[in-house]
Amino acid sequence: MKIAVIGLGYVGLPLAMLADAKGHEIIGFDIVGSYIERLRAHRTHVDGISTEQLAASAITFTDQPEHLSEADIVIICVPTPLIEKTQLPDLEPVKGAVRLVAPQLKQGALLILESTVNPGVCDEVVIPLLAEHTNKQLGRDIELAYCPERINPGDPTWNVSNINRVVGGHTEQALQRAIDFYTSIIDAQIKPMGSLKEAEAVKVVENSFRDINIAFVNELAMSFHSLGINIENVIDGAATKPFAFMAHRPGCGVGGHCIPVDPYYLIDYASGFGFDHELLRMARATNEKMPRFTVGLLKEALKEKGKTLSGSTVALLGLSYKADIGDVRESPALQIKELLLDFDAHVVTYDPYVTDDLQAEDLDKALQGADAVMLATAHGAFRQLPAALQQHGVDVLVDGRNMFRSEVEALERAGVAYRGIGIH
Ligand code: SAJ
Repeated sequence: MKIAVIGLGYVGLPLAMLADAKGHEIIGFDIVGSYIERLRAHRTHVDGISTEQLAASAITFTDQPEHLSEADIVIICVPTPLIEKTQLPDLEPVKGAVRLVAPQLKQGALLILESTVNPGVCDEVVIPLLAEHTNKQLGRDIELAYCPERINPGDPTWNVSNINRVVGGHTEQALQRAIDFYTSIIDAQIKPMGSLKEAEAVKVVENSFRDINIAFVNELAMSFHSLGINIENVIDGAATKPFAFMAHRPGCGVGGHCIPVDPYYLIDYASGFGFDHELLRMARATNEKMPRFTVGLLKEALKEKGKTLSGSTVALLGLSYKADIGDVRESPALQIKELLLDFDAHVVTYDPYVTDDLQAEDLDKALQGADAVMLATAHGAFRQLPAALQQHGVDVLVDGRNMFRSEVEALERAGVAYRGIGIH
């Protein structure tokens, strides 16, 4: 079939590439013309997609909305961020995409939304916009389905071709057509849901589940820090239970554009109906406390060496929110940096995955003259940090991802004041 994918980021581009590889005729659309030019030159910022792969694809890249009128299926994969300085969902990218696509939808076209939204967005935002921007009758001339994206950036095992999906349809026919399409490109379960709202709710629930579980171990980490119990060892112990336990790990914070964002979609939507998601709010509050807690550990460790944060030089290692990728959205490392600066520390940052000319160009340069290291991301590239600390005589390490939990004794024998999250 002729498929148009709207929004060619880390969700849309892999989807377009997969559908192309499976024999569909693909139109790749993005509103950023310069990005379309780069894609035509087989270049992209999306991790995991090579120039060779792009050159081998038959995707037609365009920023001309008229080209969408040829598509049998149009899939919207645009971001749904939070509105700056609030925790409210910003649906403008989705609304903009629907307004742009609606007049182009040909007779019989199916529109699928993949962006993460709160339950009710299809019914209360998308459908009214369609009615406003096309004379075609939804359910008769055009159809609507919702299939939440489930990308896990940097995951070597799970990707768009093998992750199970759930689908909701405005009508039975929309549901079936969407299931047929995803079944044609994905080798995994495609589960029909009872409505658009149910499918929207699945995504927000699965990510809120993760946020709550991370908050649980983060709270335990703060408590066990005072109790002198090693939370990582306790989680390892609990994880020997073959059922009814799912290990999550404490850390200096929860970043990314999914986990810290999606719960607010549900909190905000439900509050409109008079329901207060206290548990979701508490989980968010706990996870948002972790950067400050982690900086507190650095103050404690520096004090052991007779130093204070103000006036100390801190090498902040890792800016991205997750190991071995370069995405800094909602990254706790950025909050930690701000806190360190507020305490008048001199901060030198280094992240091999983040191109930022304000930072040190390599690990050695970052450690030179540092009084302490604050590790905020467990990049594999930091594996040799203990040796580098010795080399540069840095004797304070706060390990925000418990990356060196099995080397604490060796580090302390070498005279390093070490703090992890709930392990020391
Ligand atoms: N984190 C912890 N402790 C944990 C797990 C994660 O502190 O036990 C932190 C990470 O350091 C990171 C943040 O939480 O800062 C988010 O981590 P993540 O592994 O959930 O990474 P994401 O944001 O890439 O989450 C994606 C999500 N995928 C989609 O939303 C489509 C999420 O649903 C997946 O559960 C997650 O991948 C995954 O399973 O890895």
